[in-house]
Amino acid sequence: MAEFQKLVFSGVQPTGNLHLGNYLGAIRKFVALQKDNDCIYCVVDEHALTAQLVHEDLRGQTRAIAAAYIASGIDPKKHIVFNQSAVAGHAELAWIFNCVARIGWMERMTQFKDKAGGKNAEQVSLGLLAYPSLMAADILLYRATHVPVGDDQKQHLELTRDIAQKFNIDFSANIRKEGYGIDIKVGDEPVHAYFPMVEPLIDGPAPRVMSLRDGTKKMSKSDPSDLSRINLMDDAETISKKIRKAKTDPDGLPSEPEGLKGRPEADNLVGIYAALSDKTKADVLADYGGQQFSVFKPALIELAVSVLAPITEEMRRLTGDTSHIDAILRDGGERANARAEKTMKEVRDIIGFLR
Ligand code: AQP
Repeated sequence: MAEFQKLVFSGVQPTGNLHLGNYLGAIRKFVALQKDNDCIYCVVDEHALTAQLVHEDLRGQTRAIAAAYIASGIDPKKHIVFNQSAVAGHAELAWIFNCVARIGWMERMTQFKDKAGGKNAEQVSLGLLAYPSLMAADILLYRATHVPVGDDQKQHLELTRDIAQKFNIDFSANIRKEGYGIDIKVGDEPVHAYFPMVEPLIDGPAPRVMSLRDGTKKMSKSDPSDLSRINLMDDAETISKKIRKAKTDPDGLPSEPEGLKGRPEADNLVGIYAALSDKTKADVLADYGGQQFSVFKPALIELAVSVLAPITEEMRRLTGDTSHIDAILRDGGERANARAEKTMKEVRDIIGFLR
């Protein structure tokens, strides 16, 4: 059996307020993975239109995400950093996947239900429903095999696998006839596949960073309360204020992770500490178990500032020179496009479009 060549792909939407959840759930993993892998990291600007069509400064937000990637340590020369709209194949493949996927698959997505919840169908864009189809296209356009994301994206990646599998099955005769695809195993089943079954990479002590105001809600760019999240552009004083004000319960820290069950706010702060210090929650509790939050919070503030301040400073420097960031994105876009065009030519052949 053959295997698809390992390739890492992921992206972040330029929708403002890049926060600690985006950093720990996604960007930090991007940095770690670049050491041993071929990686493509995208600023998914077309996704930014799904929830809100008109943006005051989409270009500025796009540059800010690219700056966050680079300031966090991604090397845009060795790997590819680009914005999605620079490569037409994303939208073209998404259209094909809209025809592969079923409406019911999209309607079952919890993120769609959360974002569309409470609105009537006249108020919700068709793009929001089809978001996972564009996400599948982003990944499969490069036939990527591994996708580092936060836990909130797990269901979308399962859908990406469903779309890949349905495409492979529906077009199996044409994939063979055109001489594309490889023989892989899906479970125990041998399959002749054009698209790989992507593997989500969702591990670590903080796969879903929660709001600082409510430990049952994920930290999110769109939360109206700025106190709910630590933004990557926050200064040390603001980070300190937000952690001091973070909701907790009256008990001190337990000595074992088991003791965090049913205490979402405590669990979240310990998870953030663990992720920022590259430790497990058990390690953190070995140091702080039995202590009050009045001791733990200042330690967390010191740690968060020491990790984030250099990134914030570098992001400010990079966003101050737009021509430099734009040149990086242009170069990345050209290299991404060359790879994407190869896939799109083959996909057009498989489907039977006349060229
Ligand atoms: N709270 C989180 N914890 C861990 N990972 C997270 N991610 C987002 N929030 C958390 C991960 O960040 C990556 C980029 O996310 P995105 O901006 O493309 O989309 P999102 O998941 O919709 O992010 P937000 O902050 O929640 O934005 P809004 O409020 O606009 O919906 C993804 O890998 C995501 O898992």
